[in-house]
Amino acid sequence: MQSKPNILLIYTGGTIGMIKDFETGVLKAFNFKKLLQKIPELQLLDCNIETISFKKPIDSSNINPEKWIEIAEIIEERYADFDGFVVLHGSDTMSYSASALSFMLENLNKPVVFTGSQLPIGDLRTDAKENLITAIQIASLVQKGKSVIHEVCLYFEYKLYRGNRTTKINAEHFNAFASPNYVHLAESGVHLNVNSNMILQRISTKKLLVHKQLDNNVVVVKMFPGINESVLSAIIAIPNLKGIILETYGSGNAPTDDWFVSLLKKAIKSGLHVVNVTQCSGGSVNMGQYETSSQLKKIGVISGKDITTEAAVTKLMYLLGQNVAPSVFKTIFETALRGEMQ
Ligand code: ASN
Repeated sequence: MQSKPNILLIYTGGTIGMIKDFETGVLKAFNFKKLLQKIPELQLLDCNIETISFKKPIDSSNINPEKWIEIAEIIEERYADFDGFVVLHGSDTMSYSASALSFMLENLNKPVVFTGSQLPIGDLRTDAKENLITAIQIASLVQKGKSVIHEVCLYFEYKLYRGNRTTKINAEHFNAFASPNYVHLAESGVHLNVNSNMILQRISTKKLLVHKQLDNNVVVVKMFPGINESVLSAIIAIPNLKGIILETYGSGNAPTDDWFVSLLKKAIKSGLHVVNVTQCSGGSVNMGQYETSSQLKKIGVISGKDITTEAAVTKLMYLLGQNVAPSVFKTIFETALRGEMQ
């Protein structure tokens, strides 16, 4: 008889484990042990669950690269002992964290499923139980002795997504996430249906590599009509700045004003990496399709193609941390490393 899968539940914080401060009415993170007592159903699952918690659980607005490293190290240290990992995380920045972890964990051969909830687990109408229970079931899926999913995913409101393809779209609805440019990997209904041809295929039997160098000397600039030269030049002049994610219009378009193009051209010449992502929620950058993007292509702007801003920022931090040579940086950024772009 096959033994039950071992799942490690990593609690970082988020609404799922919060309670209302009775004096102020504000939601605050609370003790993980109490959280588990709220879900006796966990005992019924067909897997062994062990838990580990951040010393001080956080609202995910307080997540940062150091805490991503903490999550990565928990997985690294216990990688051999567990068949799957479920990360309980606040929904606000969950897409950033899932994206970051996807780059940090190279040669991943086991599932890492991020989940959380919109209402605390103690709330009568909570969405936390379904999200948590199904996320654990997904992390436990095994076929012929091997895990079915081996990538960093995000499970929320009946759908499993590739983590680095997601974005938080709603602060009110239980259906809080979307993956606009990549179909979901699985759907939970009466049955748990896995979209087998959309999941990352097992890439290698190589050892897990955990990358812990992330360089956050980056900035996101969202284009808007009226952005002016002094604003953009001040941003470009930020000391130590190494990369800009430029959120452009439509399929990667931006003004053709001389000051704009020459500022970017000078910045790129001096070694700054400029990545073009669209501020549309779906679709792809295609520099050269319009006159308003062909200049960007000419001066060496990197195409983010159909990447999300969340994945673009974390990919930039990851590649900068890897000290990728300037001559190949653009080519590597434009290559799908973890299924994050087409
Ligand atoms: N503020 C919370 C967080 O991201 C929101 C949530 O989890 N639904 O930690």
